[in-house]
Amino acid sequence: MSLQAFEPRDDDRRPPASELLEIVQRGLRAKLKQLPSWLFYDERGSQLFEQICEQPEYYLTRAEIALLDVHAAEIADVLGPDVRLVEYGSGNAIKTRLLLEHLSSPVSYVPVEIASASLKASVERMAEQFPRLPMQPLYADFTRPLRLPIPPRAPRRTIVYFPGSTIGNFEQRDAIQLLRKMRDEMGMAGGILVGADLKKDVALIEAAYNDRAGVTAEFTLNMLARINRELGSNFNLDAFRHRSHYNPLAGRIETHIISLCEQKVRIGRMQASFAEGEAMLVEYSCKYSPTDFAAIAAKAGLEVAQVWFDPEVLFSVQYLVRKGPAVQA
Ligand code: AVJ
Repeated sequence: MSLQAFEPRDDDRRPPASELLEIVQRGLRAKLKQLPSWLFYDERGSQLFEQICEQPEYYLTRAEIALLDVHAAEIADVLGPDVRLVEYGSGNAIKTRLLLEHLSSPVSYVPVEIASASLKASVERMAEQFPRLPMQPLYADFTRPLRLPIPPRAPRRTIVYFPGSTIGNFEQRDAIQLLRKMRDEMGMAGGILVGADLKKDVALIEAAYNDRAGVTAEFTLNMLARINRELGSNFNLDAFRHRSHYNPLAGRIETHIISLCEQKVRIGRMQASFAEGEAMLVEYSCKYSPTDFAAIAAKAGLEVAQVWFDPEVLFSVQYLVRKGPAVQA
């Protein structure tokens, strides 16, 4: 079997507890308090995210799967034979399977993931479904430069696959930087396949981040529970609440954790003071029109070769390639 020995390479690890402490303290010392959204995804947070995907209001996952149901064969056609598929993150078994099923003689599958348990689980699952496909899991933080493993044979092109609208978590400037990094990693003949949620009716977007069952609120507050667990801090989860609003000027959902009263919280040796009503930023989920996305792609030296939509036109999958040389005027 082509499963390479599962030896996590420790190129770029997520921070150990001491760095976690520093990151949290820095975020809470700032005038506008802020914590990074990747802090959501401990084991409990990843479970809760999967539950979010099943909520009736959260259309993103269903729309992207519907898109692939309709268009995966055509996407695979556009990518061509002998592709090396590098996936940023690895928690997308259904989507990746829909794509891989249609690819013609793929060279290898390279999931890039920092949560070693998820990486291992997804490789095992994929190896079962695609027993002849070489798997080259890379244990790394995909926001950092990657050293891709040497492929088992020469690929015709390297495709960086970034589904799920995870790019929406990055501010425009950071999204452009990340696309630039993908462009470096895909090489000259490569391409990027990225899922991007579309701008649409604001009520529909806001409902997706404020499900009636309260799963998203629990997901958001789990960040505080995680900090309590891992750093021994004393956030009282009943004294904070989740708030997600669409900011139409910025074109994004902004999720905050709101302090319900004046209170102090201990994080290591530090004490953070919260005013009543004070908001701490924990996530952006940026929404793009096709024109918006073409503009950030261009700023990263890329052009949109093709875009696909789901039947309800809620979500897009964008195929980006290197921008041709500027034509002289
Ligand atoms: C996994 C980043 C795509 O922003 O829609 C879902 C995360 N946050 N509900 C998103 C999330 C709240 C999700 N992404």
